[in-house]
Amino acid sequence: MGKSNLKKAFRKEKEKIERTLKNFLSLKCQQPQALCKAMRYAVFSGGKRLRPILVLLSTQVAGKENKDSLYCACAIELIHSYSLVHDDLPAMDNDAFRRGKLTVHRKFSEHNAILCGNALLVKAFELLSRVDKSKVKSIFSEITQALGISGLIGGQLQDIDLSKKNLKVNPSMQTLLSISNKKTAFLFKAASKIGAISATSNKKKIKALEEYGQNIGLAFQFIDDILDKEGFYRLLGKEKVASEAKGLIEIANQKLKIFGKKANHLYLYSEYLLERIN
Ligand code: GRG
Repeated sequence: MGKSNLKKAFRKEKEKIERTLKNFLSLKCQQPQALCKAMRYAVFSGGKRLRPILVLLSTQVAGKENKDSLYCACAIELIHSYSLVHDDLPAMDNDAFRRGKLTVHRKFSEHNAILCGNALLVKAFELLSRVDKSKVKSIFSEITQALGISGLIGGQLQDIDLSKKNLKVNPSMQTLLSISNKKTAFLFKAASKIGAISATSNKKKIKALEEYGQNIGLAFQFIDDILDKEGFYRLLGKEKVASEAKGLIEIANQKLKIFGKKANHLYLYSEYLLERIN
C-alpha cells in the first residue's frame, strides 16, 4: 500500500481526535487568554497524532471503540504535546523551531511555555478522570508509570546528562536503548495498553497489545533516528538501524496473531511507521 493510502486508512481516527481536542481546548479553554493560545498552538501545529491513533486502533482490535478510548487517545496526545513543549525549552534542548514553526517559548515567552506544558499535562488528567470507574485506576497507573522517573522524565534526564557530559563520545547501545525506551517506547506501550483496557478486561489481549506498543515504539525511535541522523543512526549506520527497526516491527506484528483479521489496521500502522524511511 502506498504512503497516501496508508494515511487515508487512519483518516477517520485522526478526524475524531482533532474534533475532540478542538472541542476540549477551544470551547473549554478561554482564560487566561495567552496561556490558552499557547496550549492550542502547541497542540494544533501539525503533529502526526501517532499515539492517539494507536490508542483507537488498539481499542478496535481489543473490542469496540467507546467514549473512554477517545478520552484516553486525546489525553495521550496532550501529554505528548506537553513533553515536546518542555523538551524544546532553553534549559532542555533549546530549540527555536518544531514542525517548521517557532517553538512555544520562542513564540509566547519562556514562562508561558513552562506553564503551557504544565497546563497540558493537567488537562490530560482532567480528560482521563472522565473514564469509567471500572477502568480508571489501571489507566492512571499505566500513564503515571510511562511519565515518571522510570519513564519520560527519567529518560529526559539521562539524555540531557549524556549530551552535557559526552559531547564527543558516542553513547553505548545499552544507554541508547534505555533512553529510547523511557523517552519514546513507554508512551507507545501505554497508548496501546490503555486503548486495550478501555475496551476489554481480557488479560491476554491487553498483554498482546501492550507488547505490540512497546516494540512498535522502539522501532519508531530507530526510524526517527535514521530520519534525524542521530542516536542509533550515528552508532550503527543506516542499514543496521533499518534492519533493527524491521526486526522490532516483525516482533510487534507477531503479537497481533491472536486477533486474526481484526488486527488488520494495526498491521497497516506498522507498515506506515516503516514506510517513513523509504
Ligand atoms: C513528563 C511528559 C513529561 C515530559 C517531561 C521533556 C520531557 C520530560 C521529555 C521529552 C520527551 C521527548 C521529547 C521524547 C522524544 C520522542 C519523539 C521522537 C517525539 C517526536 O514524535 P512525533 O514524530 O511528533 O510523533 P509529532 O510532531 O508528529 O507530534
